[in-house]
Amino acid sequence: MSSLDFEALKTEFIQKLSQLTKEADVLNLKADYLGKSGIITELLKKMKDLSPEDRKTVGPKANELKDIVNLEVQKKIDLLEVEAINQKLAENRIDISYTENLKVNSNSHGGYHPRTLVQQEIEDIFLSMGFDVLDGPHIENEFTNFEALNIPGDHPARDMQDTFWFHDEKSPVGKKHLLRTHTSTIQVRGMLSRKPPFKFIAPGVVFRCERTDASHEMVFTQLEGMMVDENISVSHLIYFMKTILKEIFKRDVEVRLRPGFFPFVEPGFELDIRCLICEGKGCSVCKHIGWVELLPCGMVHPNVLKAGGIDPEKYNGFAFGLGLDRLVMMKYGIDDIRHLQSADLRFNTQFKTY
Ligand code: FA5
Repeated sequence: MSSLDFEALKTEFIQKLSQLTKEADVLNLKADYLGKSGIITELLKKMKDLSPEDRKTVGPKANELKDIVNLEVQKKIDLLEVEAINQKLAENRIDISYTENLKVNSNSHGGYHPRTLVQQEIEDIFLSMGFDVLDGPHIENEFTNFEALNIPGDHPARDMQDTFWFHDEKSPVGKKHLLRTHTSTIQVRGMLSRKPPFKFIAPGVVFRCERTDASHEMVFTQLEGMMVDENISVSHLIYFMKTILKEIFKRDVEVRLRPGFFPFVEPGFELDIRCLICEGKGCSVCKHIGWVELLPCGMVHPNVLKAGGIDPEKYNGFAFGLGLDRLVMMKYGIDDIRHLQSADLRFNTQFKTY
């Protein structure tokens, strides 16, 4: 058993392997070398008959060859798989320039999701009043989601929104990452990216680790609004809230304003709408109280303005966080929020088509 035997064995194996084109043949070749009575297995069996000196040199070489066979076999199988996929892709290629492939059933139309319809309507209303429409990331840090909004680490208000945290290392600025629990994060990003006076809205998806029911989802949409200027008052806030509801419902709807606590506004309000699913009689959407929490709002807290780089002595403002999905439910009489995420075409196609 000289070292030459191993080199020759290796060359022979590589040469045989290179000729194979089927995975089954590759596995058979592997068995010829490493199977129960394969060439390398037999060599290893004979090790016990060698002198201790020969064992020292032959053992590592035999094991090295075993590793090479295993590695080369795996590489060959991977290669054959890639080649098979490429061949399939080449065979199934669709020529999209060929018009036959583009023919669709002219009776079947797509439809806008009802949330898209309402969101577009609200964006148009606010754009016509000079608001910008902003967007922000779904993955946030705790500064933007909480601290800048006057919710420090030990504040009990953090428990108001069950948060999906990432198990990551702290970010370079020492903050943990999370899925944003509300669109109020865009208040912070909006303030930091512009100088007052300004006004903007920001629709978007938010995430909360909550049990779902007819009016609660874990992934739902809100629409944030913020206006900062000199001498903004609660009457500005009420004007804009009324405008949204009037334009969306095109009729009078019953609402009530009551005090509400949010650390980022002072004073804060809850604006509820009389449940339009049951006309206030009580149902699973309004939890049998006849009212649905829809549009919390308030005057921006001075600490929030400061965190956004704005002088609270000079400027003030209002902010609101509309529950967009709930508004959609009220507008279209949808009795369970979970229909909105269902992707069920029987539901989606009931709304405006293209
Ligand atoms: C907030 O998220 C605040 N950021 C809103 C805010 C902004 C207040 C600016 C003041 C100033 P709240 O957690 O109440 O607040 O959520 C706002 C709205 O989102 C609720 O009124 C409700 O309409 C909707 N909402 C809340 N949780 C859910 C849920 N799990 N599923 C569907 N809609 C929800």
